[in-house]
Amino acid sequence: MAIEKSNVSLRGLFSFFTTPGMPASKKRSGSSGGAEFDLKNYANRQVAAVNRALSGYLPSARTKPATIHESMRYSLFAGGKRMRPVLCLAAAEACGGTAKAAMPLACAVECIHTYSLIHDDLPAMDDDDFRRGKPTNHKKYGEGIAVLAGDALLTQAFEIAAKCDGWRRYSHQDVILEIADTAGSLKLIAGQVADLEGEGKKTSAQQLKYIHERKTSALLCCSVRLGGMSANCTPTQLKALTDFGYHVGLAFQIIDDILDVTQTSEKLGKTAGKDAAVQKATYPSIIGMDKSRRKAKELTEKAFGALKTFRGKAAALESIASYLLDRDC
Ligand code: GRG
Repeated sequence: MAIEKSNVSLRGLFSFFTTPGMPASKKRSGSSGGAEFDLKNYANRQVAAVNRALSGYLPSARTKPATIHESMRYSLFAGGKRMRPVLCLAAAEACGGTAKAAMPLACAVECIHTYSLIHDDLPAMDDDDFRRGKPTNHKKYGEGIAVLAGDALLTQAFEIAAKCDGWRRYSHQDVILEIADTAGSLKLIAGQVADLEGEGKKTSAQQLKYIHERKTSALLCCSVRLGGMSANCTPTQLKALTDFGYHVGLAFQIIDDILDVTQTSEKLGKTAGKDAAVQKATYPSIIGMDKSRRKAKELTEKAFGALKTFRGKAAALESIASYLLDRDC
């Protein structure tokens, strides 16, 4: 599919992992023992593999009813960074697992993520016109189809997970519950509800943290946990991944809030300045820009700390966390 490939490469491959200022190999002290890690090469390889796998899991765009499959693929292959699936694969690797065993779960989390973006962009939610550098799903296909495309992607995630071969230490029930818990009314949905109900009201730093933990950190945390589970990780490793995902997730959202102020819509692939325009509470608006940057750095340091237990095997996770802190889109 020529369109899918070209859109993915535009943001997914070139923008994210080859951003100017990010050297191909970056040294950070931590679990990798200071060894150089070629993130650019690693990410390009993993993103390409994730895209191939995702395309294989989804019905073709011509499968009837074609509109829904075309619309699911439109958003899924619009050029997302694929951060969650790449984190899932990297977590599996840190636990001595394989990309083959982790890939279905990596694809499942990307389906959940894309569903949440489609629904979040709807007029009843954030009402956004652009996402991943293209018109949002409802702008292209109408609200009805966009709602259904989101529903179908959410369902697709569970189908992919249910079809997996299975793992020695974790049952299908463990994995399905992990995904359901994250996508359900206590996490992703809870974050969105708090976000909706907070509109136009004064939000405290504590409430904002509650929203970030659920809207953003939960799915990142789930991504690395699923990667670990696919590798039959030990309880200690699972705890370390949970800690890592939680802190990277919070740091990611703070940087996202900063970029909303400092970057252009073109660079971000979505409407920049939206948070201020709708007076949304963000870390920069509550604690200021400098403190927000410091907070994101602090959280990333905590994430690095969680990786110590992997003794040099978590170079990819460490490098991604480091990149996410320094990213400019
Ligand atoms: C269930 C409707 C619904 C919402 C749940 C996840 C969520 C809450 C809403 C999605 C919108 C949003 C702003 C989420 C916060 C996390 C975040 C910054 C997402 C953007 O992730 P990127 O930058 O996006 O990884 P790409 O497009 O690169 O995949």
